[in-house]
Amino acid sequence: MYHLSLHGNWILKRTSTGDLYSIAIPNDVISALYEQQVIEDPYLGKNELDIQWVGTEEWEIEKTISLNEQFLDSNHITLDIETIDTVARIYCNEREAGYCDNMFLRYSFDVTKLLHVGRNTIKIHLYSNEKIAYERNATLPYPIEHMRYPVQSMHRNLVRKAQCHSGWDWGPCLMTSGVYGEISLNSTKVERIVEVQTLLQKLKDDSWSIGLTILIYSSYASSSSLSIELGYIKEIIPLILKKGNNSIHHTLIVKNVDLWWPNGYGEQPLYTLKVSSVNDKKEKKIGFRTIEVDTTPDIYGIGMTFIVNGIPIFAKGANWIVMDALPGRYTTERYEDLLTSCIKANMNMLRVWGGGQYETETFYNLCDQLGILVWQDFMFACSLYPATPWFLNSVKQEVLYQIMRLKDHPSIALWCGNNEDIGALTWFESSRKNRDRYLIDYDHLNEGIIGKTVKELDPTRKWWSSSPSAGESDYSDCWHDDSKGDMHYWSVWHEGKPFESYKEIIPRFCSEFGFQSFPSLSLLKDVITCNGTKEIDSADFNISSSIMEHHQRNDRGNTIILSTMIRYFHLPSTFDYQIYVSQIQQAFAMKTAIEYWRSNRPRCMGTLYWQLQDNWPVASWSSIEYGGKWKALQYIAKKFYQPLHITFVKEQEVIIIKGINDRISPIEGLLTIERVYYNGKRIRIDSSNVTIDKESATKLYILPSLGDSNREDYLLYASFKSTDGEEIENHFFPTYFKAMNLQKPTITVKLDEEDPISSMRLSSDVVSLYVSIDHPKKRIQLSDNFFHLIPYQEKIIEFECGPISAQEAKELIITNLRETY
Ligand code: BMA
Repeated sequence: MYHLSLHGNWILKRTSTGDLYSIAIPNDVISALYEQQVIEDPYLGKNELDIQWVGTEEWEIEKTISLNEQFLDSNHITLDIETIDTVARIYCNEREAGYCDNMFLRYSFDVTKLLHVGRNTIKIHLYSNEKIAYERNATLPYPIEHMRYPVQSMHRNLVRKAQCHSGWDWGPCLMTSGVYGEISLNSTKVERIVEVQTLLQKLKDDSWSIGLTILIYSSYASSSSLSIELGYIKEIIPLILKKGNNSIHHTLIVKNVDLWWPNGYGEQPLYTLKVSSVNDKKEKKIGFRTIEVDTTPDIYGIGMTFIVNGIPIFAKGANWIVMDALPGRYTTERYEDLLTSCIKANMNMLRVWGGGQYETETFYNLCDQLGILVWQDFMFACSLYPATPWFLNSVKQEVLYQIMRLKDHPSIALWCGNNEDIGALTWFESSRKNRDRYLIDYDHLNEGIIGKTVKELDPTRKWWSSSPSAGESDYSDCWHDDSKGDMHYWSVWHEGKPFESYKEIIPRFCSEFGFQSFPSLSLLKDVITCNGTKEIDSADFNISSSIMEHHQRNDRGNTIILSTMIRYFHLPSTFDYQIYVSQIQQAFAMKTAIEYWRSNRPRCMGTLYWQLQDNWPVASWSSIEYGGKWKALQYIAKKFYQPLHITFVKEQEVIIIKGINDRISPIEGLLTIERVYYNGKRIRIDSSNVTIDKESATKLYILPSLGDSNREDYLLYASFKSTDGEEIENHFFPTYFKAMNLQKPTITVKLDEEDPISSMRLSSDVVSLYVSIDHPKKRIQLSDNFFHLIPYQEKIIEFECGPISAQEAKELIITNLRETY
């Protein structure tokens, strides 16, 4: 077995002009051109518009390698390509080796006869995916529509490429191409272990059976042995191979394994499974857990509860889009950064959304290690799709490959057919007029290909036909009906309803709902000034400047942000404050929804807000901006997602304080309720010992009506201190922010050490709302931010990004709501 990685430098050619550049594979063409300063950074200014030509061109990448006799002494040499974007023809020494047209497939071409001793060239011709989409569209017998976006490339639904590359309502249109995963030559002299698959089943006596399927390619018939190891267990089985592909089955029984748990419920032990033959070996990490999705009908309709190892899990998390619009900019560190941000914010589930990509191994490995459950969509979104034989066949290969690749990850919790494609059946005039035809096409693809393959290959996980969906064979409206399945609740953002309307529904599981905000001023500065290369023009620092509008892809986005601001807040006096308040109102919207829905467990058993991150600098629904910096929402999510939480629920005129406990044991402690006047006065209403039941939302206290007078003068403050010393708090505002009689605070900041500084203490003379700490340049990460300070309370804030210097501490910008008007 010889393995030759083809990573590293390749020649990149623009075929129409013959211009030559270089590209370090894995990479994409746009990133390579940017690295060589052929184009400007597409994320800055409006550069994106100037480089649309790249996607309409054809590109060639070529590498020369030297091969020796030893490598070539084999009757089976393959060229293996993990991810290629997308339509491409491959040549070895100018002879065709293969053709690719699906970014979500792994390709393996037999190139044994195309190689020779000495110098060899491997060439990949990358066609224009954009042009191919147009060509395919021209041959369609009837229109197959897709959702349109402000900057976009048309007919993306006809090419199996990450759908959001063509533009989205938060994403740029960058129709790049390239080779992203591993690309290598593999020469098998004797045998090669191609794949190891497992099927884990819990047996009655708490032992587990591991059904193994091992795929081995052998150059000739032979007999030897195969060793299988897991922890202290080692089994040697006879191995009788025929020439070509072999599929070996074996079952291991293991006892006393430690169970894998989602974040917040326990540890994530992973076991290494080792399979070795005489000439090859493969390792894989597995985790033991059972997972079910309970959709039993109940008095409210049909619920949706993930049950892991017998424990019903309240799913807390967000939607994951692609990490970057340019695949060449993915790094392991960025995956780690984003996924640990999820853990810090007490999340236990992410939905890998269908308009992006099946994620990389790095992503799923981290989810396994961190305990993040993955709701896995198949990559179809907001579109109608063809049901022609070539398309169905390509999808069939894709689904087979992706399920086999991913199904051994304990993190994967469910397979879902697509994003919003049931809704798409009624979004376009053509499909409204002839819904039957499009519904049949939908069903062929979704149930006939994807669902059928899931059921055959992975009986251990739930098949969920679409998101949102009311359940199998139910095509009803899950944007407005909260009684069944998973819901996408967009009435607040897209339909302009007030935040209060989040409390008019109790979804069984809300897999999408969101509110937009602007990214931080420091990121916007980079975008507007093209990383400081352009003079600052104050006219650009205005929400309606053309550059700000370019970095907003939802038609009415900025209008909604601003009109909501004047609905609830005083209009902030400056651009900087508008940015800050946009983040606060977004966080407030999500807090309103999530606390209410969590307080209604078990009727609601999951909330995944839209969306975790951005793939370029943009105004969007994300809680983490491009580059990884937390917006207010991510900090506030850390609190509203904590496993033990208290919240205020207003029912008619009374206010109920509920304790939310996701843990599997009850907790006792002291609940204190106060009225805190904005001018600084604190009045205790009551204190009582309470018990918050396990896995519940428990009513702890009922406050009588507040009455109508002086509501603008105070907030309600509840704190809970458990007998173990765990402390949580929450605040309730009887009026909108703009009606509050907030006083101008004096905030005292004490730095805990001289230099460097790892923590600081803050206090305020009167109530200070949404106190934020930021640095104009450095990305700082804090233990808490956008918090409220009430008098006689000192907050200790730690620099989780590591200590900062005394000089940097001087530059910190501390903001609170009162100063914005
Ligand atoms: C949804 C998603 C995305 C979209 C978002 C915001 O429903 O599935 O397609 O970006 O809403 O409009």
